[in-house]
Amino acid sequence: MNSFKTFVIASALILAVSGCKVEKPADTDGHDLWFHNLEQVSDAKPASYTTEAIAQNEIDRFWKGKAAVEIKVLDKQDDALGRDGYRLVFSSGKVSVEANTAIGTLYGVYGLLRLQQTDALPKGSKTITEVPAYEYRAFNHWDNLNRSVERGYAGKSLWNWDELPDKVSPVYQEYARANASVGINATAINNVNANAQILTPEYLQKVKVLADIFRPYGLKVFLSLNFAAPKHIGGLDTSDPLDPKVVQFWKDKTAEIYALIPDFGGYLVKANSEGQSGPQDYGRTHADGANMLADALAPYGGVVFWRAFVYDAQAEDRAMQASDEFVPLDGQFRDNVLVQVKNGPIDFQPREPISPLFGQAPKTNLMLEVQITQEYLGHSKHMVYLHPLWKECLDTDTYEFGKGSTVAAVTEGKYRDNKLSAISGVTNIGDDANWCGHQMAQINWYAYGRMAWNPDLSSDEIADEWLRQTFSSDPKFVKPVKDMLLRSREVNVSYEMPLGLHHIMASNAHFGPGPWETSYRKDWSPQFYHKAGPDGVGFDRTVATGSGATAQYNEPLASTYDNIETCPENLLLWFHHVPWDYKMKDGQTLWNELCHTYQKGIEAAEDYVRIWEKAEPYVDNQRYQEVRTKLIRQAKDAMWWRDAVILYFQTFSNMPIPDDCYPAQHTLDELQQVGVFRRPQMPQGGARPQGAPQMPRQPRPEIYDMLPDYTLPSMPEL
Ligand code: GCV
Repeated sequence: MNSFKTFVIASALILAVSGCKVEKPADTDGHDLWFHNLEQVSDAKPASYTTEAIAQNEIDRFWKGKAAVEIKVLDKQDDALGRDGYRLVFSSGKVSVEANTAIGTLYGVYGLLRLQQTDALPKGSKTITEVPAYEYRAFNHWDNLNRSVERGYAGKSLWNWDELPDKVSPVYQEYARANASVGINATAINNVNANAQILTPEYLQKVKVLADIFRPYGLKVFLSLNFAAPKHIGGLDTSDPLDPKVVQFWKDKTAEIYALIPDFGGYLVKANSEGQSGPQDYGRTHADGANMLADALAPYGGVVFWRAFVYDAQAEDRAMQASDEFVPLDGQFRDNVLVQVKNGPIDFQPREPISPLFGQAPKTNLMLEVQITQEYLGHSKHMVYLHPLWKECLDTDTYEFGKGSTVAAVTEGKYRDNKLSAISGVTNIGDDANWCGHQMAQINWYAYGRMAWNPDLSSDEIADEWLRQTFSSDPKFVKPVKDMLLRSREVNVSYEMPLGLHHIMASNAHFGPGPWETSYRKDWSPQFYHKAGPDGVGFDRTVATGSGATAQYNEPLASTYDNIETCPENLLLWFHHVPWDYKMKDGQTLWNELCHTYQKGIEAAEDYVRIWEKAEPYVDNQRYQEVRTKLIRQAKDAMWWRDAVILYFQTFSNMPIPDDCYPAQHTLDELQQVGVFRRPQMPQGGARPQGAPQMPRQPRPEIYDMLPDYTLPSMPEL
């Protein structure tokens, strides 16, 4: 009998003997997100499709308290609340939801319902004031017009372009409501690798329909634009940002958009990055390009999110390029431009140091970009709660304006006169019934919104809120499952890329290990990043002997990272090339430390299965089974990562896997044959060789059936 069956029978027996019965919740596909436990007390319909009516209707349907709720847009503006903030005033027999604007009251209503759902309503009189930290709390969809989603693992794009503008899916409104409930107020609906078609009159009519649906929920639409649109759809022979014809094209296009969508948010731009066109094609700078668009948007109050994700194949160290290109432009961007910077200097790896640019551009409106979709963290196959990763970045001190100038403080605009501020997250949403592919990945959507509203919230607080609203408030469920979520990012780092290793995943799909892989672009090759050889492993970014990237940080970060003795061990191989027999702080060799860290990651992933099995009585069967199946696969993938990386590195270290670690279940040779989509081996160099095939960016769905099978040593019967 397997352990699962044993457990179910044992639980039933225990419950029968103790006489206490936990009622099994009804099955759900998870589509109702964190509204799951919101009990409907009336089926009232909103009087109209306005923010005011929606706010009242949410209270009519879901408020269970005895106190009457009054929703009030203040006659006299309260500067402390700004545009989106709200106040909940609890007094005897009454709760007043107050704000300067209708959208502020809607946020207040969702805040009130959240307190109800998490058993956190104050007992006596009390005033709670909530003001968001960032003005723009944005989503970035990497959704293509053919409904594929770049790095999306939850089905197709939500936006059904073929059916729009005539047919409107109810999902659009559900999406807007979910976003408003956590404070997300901006959404760039198309991929940053943008198709200029989105700007044609035909598509703008479709976009208008979405914008009309989102508006009452306070959600502004942004469009990612293709910088070469003047050539692609404007009939011009150039897209040079200083050419008057191009300037006029963007002015006209912007006017056309605002005529349809008066509250349009603005443009998101990926320029001169990964083959996208940009101002540098014409010898102009990022500032020239961004400012030209900013000028077109300024009369309407629109803004530009201009991405700093740039790198080119020839550079010695990709991690340095955003700073190399953007620091010289500091002070040159218009007031309505925000430069959007990924949390780390490479690309959403399980752990990176912060991007040094956060500490180097004091006169630029910088905004943080995080990734909610788990491109490098196991896709929607693995349970990883990402808030600890984002929070680590937000809380890191850049020291730019002295101690305490954390990434949060810098991006919130605490040191700027211009208070424009924003944050963005690349979504993990698709048309899967449960929106995110993995039931537990919904927490990352929720957490992103809560963090964008309040970066001071802890990972623990957010996980607690989400679990109670989405599953159960029973402490016997919340405590163990929350602990598991809180550990999950560190566990993912341990079994994928510990001690500062990065970019050693299988190329293209970015799922599974590929430390042996090379690409025709050196900066897409895992070997370029780990540099494993007989002398050791890791990327030397020190000033004396390496790329000098450590010098891009302010002191004391620069010298802390530069010195192998003081560099945090969780970033050791990011900054240093380290001999295999190097003595770590706990006295082990680097090799043994690596083996033991992978081992801990595997054991923790195996533990998830046991913890989840204990949570079974509190979870409906459908979600329980879905999550359990994925957790088993995750533990097997952890072993796959370990085998692949350690066996490959062993060819250089020639050191044994310690006896207290699991033995490998597959040989290196077998693992190198694994069918995760692999690029053909090509000569190293800067550009795609002539005739080399253009590889599809999406993993083929069947790759998941081709993974190596594993037995979990602590649960051999699974
Ligand atoms: C949208 C990484 C991803 C790309 C993505 C790019 C970006 O390179 O692999 O799919 O493209 O980041 O952020 O622009």
